Amino acid sequence: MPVLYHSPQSRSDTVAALVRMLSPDIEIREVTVPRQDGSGGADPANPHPEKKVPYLVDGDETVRERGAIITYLTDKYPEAGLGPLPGAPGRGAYLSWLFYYQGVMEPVILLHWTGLSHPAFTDALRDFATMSDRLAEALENSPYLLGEAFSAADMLCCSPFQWFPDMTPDHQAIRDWVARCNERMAV
Ligand SMILES: N[C@@H](CCC(=O)N[C@@H](CS)C(=O)NCC(=O)O)C(=O)O
Repeated sequence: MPVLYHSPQSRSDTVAALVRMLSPDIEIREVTVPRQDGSGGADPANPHPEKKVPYLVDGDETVRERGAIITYLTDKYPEAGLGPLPGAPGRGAYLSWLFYYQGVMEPVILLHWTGLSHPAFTDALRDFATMSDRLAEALENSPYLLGEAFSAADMLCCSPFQWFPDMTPDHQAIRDWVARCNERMAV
């Protein structure tokens, strides 16, 4: 049985929410992580090489990084219909959004939040406005990133705006999408 190592009120919340939608067969095991207020701490029971969450252990397989864990789980539990399988329509867009989140969205959001800027970052990642435009154009005429179907890519990509609503880009289509995702995830 797969085990998800999770700490509530952290980045692993999105994956824990996904697990609850996918299958009761996946165990969610809570661990502690160091918190910014000084509470918590690295948990010896967490097998993640850096004691981070989320972390998935499935027999001999271990998976880190939310995008990878999400892909692994939606491939393994396709009945929930939360991510197109290889060969299915939308698979390319699904992978693109998950990897865009990990590789571009989260770094861009962190840079925007901290106010840090450097031409090397902008060359590699573009900026918050460009990221917002990519989301807005995908959502202008569709309720979700893959079109009519809600997927785990929506769950990952909207997660920073669930945590920090003030960071939501000022596009009505994006605000409406976050509200729709909140409903689907009962946030
Ligand atoms: N890039 C990782 C980030 C994971 C991460 O940084 N998780 C935080 C929780 S919000 C953590 O475990 N922090 C504990 C630590 O840094 O020791 C992912 O997307 O899965």
